[in-house]
Amino acid sequence: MADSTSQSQETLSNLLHETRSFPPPADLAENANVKAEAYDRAAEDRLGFWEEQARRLTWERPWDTVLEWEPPFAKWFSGGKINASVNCLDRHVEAGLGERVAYYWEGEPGDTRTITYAELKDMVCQAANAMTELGVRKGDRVAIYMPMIPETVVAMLACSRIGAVHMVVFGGFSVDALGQRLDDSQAKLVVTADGGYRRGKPSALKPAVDSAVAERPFVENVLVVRRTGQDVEWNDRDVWWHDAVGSQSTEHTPEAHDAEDPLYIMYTSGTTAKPKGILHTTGGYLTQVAYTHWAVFDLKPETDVYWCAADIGWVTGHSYIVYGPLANAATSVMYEGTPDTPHRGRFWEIIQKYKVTIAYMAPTAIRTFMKWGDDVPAQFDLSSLRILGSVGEPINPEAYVWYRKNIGGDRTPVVDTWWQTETGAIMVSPLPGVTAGKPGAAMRAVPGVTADVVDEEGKPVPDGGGGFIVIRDPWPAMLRGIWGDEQRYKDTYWSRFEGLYFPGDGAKKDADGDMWLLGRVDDVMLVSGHNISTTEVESALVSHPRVAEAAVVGATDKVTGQAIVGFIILRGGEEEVPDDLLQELRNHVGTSLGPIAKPARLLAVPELPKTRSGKIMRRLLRDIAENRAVGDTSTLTDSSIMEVIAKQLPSVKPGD
Ligand code: 6R9
Repeated sequence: MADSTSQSQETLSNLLHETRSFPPPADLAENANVKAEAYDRAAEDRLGFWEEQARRLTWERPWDTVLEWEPPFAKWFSGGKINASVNCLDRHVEAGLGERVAYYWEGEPGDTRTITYAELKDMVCQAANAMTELGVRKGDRVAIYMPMIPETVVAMLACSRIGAVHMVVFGGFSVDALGQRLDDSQAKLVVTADGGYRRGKPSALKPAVDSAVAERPFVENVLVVRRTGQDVEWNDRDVWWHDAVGSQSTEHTPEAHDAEDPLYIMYTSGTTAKPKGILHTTGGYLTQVAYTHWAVFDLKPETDVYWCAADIGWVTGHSYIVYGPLANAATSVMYEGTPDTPHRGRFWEIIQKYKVTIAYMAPTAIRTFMKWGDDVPAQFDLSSLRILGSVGEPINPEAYVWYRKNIGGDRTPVVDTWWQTETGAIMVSPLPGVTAGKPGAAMRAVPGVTADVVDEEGKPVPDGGGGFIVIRDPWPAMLRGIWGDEQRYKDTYWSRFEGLYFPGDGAKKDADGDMWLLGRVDDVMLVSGHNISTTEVESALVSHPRVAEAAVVGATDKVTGQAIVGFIILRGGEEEVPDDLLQELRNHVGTSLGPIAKPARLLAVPELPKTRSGKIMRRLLRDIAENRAVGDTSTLTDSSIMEVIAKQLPSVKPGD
């Protein structure tokens, strides 16, 4: 991980200058759930602050100790007993909110389901009873390989209810990726569906499970939801969801679990080969996801309709489709399919239909919508929206401003939320009623979290400097380790800087001390002795009207160490960059960031290789830029992309 950082003593250059800023609307500021005083209060008594947030939940038994910290191992709320599914369901029903809608679910073909808190609780109790009957016990791992349907949430909550550890694998992953995760977690049950709808047609899931499970006798049962009605091959260990779950009682007495009992494992691939099983536990995780969902989105559960457009197979779906919103008794929208089915206005149609007030999505989606044109969202009534969120990557200023203007009617704050699978919950983000947001900046650590930007030696950089983001103190939703690999946990996150958590991202502080996240340090380029972030060069490229999307990598170069190679999607979809445009784009980057950041080569491509969360896999693009065989593509949303891009190679244009 530290390879590219140790190449140079230089810290990350601070190239981009962005001066726009958007103060919160007055009424939002006045009625905000969280006001400026929260920062001071949390700073004065961080542990007391988190205790106060933990009290927003219902505990079967209060904790004895807020935090036990034996670096790098944390225990939050030790002695406390809590059940996550009770906090997400039972307590709301008991409080008289049973009729409140938990999810407005929208299937891709247009079928819909409205599920109240009372109904969801019944479904979860049935599933908990079914899993118990299938022999699943507390501590057992359950794999969930599903489309975006309500049963996915039900399966997760049923696990949390009985204390089984869920491990959701993104439905787009290959058999190999699924198999590797089954091996590592030794899941005894797999929950899947015949298929789900994507791009207007049924997309099978069960065949991948069949192949993965065939060689893995430790998987005792496969529980199959019927979603598409596709033909499925049936094996001895397969059980239909509607038989096994549908026949159960809707009563289930939950057990109170220890605050530190495992809740789930979520695999994250990072840049190396073997995915890391990130382990999250119960009490601290739930405390921070519930608090941040309420604070960062200023959630008013009685009136808001909240929509997180992420996939449940991504940590964002876990924390901000399932646990955060449900713990807060929010009403959410959940959408099964793709944004362009059956037309490119599908997202805006959903917002109009359900009068969504808070929407949360990834910059990659926002850039795609920009590419499709302003006239698409303009056809829909988006006036219900009051807050917009972004997650997954740095949001470039162009995309931020487009989002605010074309989706938010120039009225809604945009919260750029920085966090990771490992952090479990939002760590750095504006607060919509407090912060004057700057396009492209995640701004400040949320109350109760202590983030900083440090140099190579771990010393804080002054305002205006660049370096690495670190977290100084343990936080409630932090990962508790890597499943089965304690040493790797220490090495990956706690060895770079003494006593500090190292997320692996570059960052800078601006003149006001606000934070700008610059992507993975493994992606940072070293050009003629300067560390340059891919994010800034990409932002500069997409600020040119001809460029819809850009991915930049450093390719080995005899003269400069690394040369900047840009892969760009042109707005007109052209497959070559004409010479005059190439020059123009290089100059455009030179003007925005300085001559050092001018790309040496630019290559027009029809698509970019992305993960489920829309992150560009620069490692694969580096392979292409350095004429190597392309590495592991098993976690791409679409693995054929690399062939398409490789075919474009002849159009590589050398720079001057
Ligand atoms: C939630 C999630 C984590 C990595 C993280 C960083 C990047 C996420 C970001 C952001 C800049 C933001 N990232 N949000 N970079 N600004 N607002 O994305 O988790 O899939 O584990 O990825 O994503 O590089 O380290 P995960």
